Amino acid sequence: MRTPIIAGNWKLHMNPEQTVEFVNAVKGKLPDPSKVESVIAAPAVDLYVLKKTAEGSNLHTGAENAYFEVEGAFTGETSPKVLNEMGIDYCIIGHSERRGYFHETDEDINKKAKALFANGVTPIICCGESLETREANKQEEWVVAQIKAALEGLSADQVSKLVIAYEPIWAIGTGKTASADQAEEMCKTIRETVKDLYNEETAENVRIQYGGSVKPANVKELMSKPDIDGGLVGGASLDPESFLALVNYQD
Ligand code: G2H
Repeated sequence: MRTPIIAGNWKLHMNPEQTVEFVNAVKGKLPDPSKVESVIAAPAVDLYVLKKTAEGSNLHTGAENAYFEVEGAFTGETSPKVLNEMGIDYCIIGHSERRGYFHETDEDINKKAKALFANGVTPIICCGESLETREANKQEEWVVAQIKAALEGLSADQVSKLVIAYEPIWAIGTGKTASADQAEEMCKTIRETVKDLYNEETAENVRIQYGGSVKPANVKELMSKPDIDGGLVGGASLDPESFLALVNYQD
């Protein structure tokens, strides 16, 4: 059985003081991680206090990006090795905002996935199509190609452990959620792709999140779908009460 995973993606929001306040507000009210895993992925500048404040609680931590090199003359980048040394559990890679604004390619994302695994950090790999691609009814081939490229060269064991987040770009921050059926359809396709590339066991193990305007009002319906194992949540993860409502969706 896959453990559901709800991850906040703070994007470019929150400073260290706000991070401490947030974690103190949610600590102690989070579900048992064997029932639902709660994760906050924060900007790099907040990670140290995020981890320190979360220590001893049920909150798992994540970065929003990392580089594929661990050290060297790469001004402005974040090292997967240092994330591991800090005890950061997850790292989001390939978010559509990084692909779009920062020109990240499928190849970069694949290199980052490998670097994260080599350094003991679990990747949350994002994929998803634009409105234009969906309107052309090419969303499946688009997402399948993204998944194949991102997973290239990873072992079945690694893929069993990672998280894939399906985020249709047209539903991000727009208030437009993909319907639970549309989200399920693509998450199922992603699982079938993993089965084709690896095997049934790997496909059964990999956790697949839906992301794009997930909020307390729609989380239950999304989570009721058989191939949706979690949510990657932007806007609705910034407020402690809203985050708690999301991670405690089973109550
Ligand atoms: C999609 C999501 C978080 P939001 O980017 O990854 O953001 O929930 O604000 O649509």
